[in-house]
Amino acid sequence: MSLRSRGARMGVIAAAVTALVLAAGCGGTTRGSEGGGGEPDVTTGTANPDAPLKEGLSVAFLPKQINNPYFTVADGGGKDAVTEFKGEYKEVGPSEASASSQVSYINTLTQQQTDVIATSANDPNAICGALTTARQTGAKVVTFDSDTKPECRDVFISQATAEGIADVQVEMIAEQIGGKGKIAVLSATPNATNQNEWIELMKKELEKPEYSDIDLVTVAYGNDDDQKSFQETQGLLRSYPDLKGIISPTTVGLAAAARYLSGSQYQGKVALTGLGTPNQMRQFVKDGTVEKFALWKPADLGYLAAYAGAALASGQITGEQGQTFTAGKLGEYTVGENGVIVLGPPTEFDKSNIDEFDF
Ligand code: RAM
Repeated sequence: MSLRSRGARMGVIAAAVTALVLAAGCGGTTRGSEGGGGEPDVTTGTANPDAPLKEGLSVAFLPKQINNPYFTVADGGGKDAVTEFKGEYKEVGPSEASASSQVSYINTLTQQQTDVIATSANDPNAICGALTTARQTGAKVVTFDSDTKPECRDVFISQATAEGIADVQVEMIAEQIGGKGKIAVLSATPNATNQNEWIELMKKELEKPEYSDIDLVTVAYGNDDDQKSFQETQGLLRSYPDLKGIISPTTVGLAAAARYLSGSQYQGKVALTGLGTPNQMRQFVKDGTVEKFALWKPADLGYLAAYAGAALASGQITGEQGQTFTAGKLGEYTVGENGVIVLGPPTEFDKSNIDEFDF
């Protein structure tokens, strides 16, 4: 169990959860704000980088959806970290990545007095009220993979810079279609913070003169659902028979689109790239459906999220820019602007290196 005083938290939690129900749908407080709304301040004083990591912290991972291999690996990295710092790990979450499907899980975690909630947000706003209540009652909130609005969490663990992720995908598709032709994006859910940020940045990147012959014709949404992503791919090719390439910045979408293409007349003719896990994509790289795609190490992302949560809960950091902490085997990290901590650059996978990876 946590070292935090449980008794003191109980009353606050009951009041705060009630307040949440009354204020359902409202935004959260701003960390370090004047507290104009009369809500308790969720800032936790000054950081002490030398504070020891607490043992016994309860750490819960709440992914966008639980049946997605990407999150199984990411959360598994979180579990490894929690085991290292002798905490209690658990994973909870919805089976569908819809906007508000995470709210009830957060409320339960709050009632259970969870010390650290690490979550990948399906929507930047929908879980803000619930997360703010969790923080007001003493939990530390780490977003990873897909952020909420910054004021709704303590820190965000970004897999790489959003620009880096967008640019590598544009570069890969441009290379694969010879710099010319119609392309489409097959995304996850329409509300996902990470997907939408990357798509906007890809559009911006495509405005560069070197990409002037590439035309992004549409964005389709497979909702991080395998079947829907498969059908959306089929739909894209029906609507745009002269499509030259597809970018799918989601592991679910990329694998489903590859499966569709590999069994169709478009295999090897329509380029496909994006973000995928090597284990899901291996066969499609080997059969020539996909030349190259990218990703970071999801296990490291979860591992870093867990250590950031422990550093927050132990008072080593409060989430302010410039603070540093050590994330076990990954070494030292610094909190950047807006409480963002960047894991590192993404890796590109193709025939030459895919067998070196097993995740
Ligand atoms: C899917 C999810 C996740 C994203 C990866 C690349 O698993 O949409 O949020 O980061 O793909």
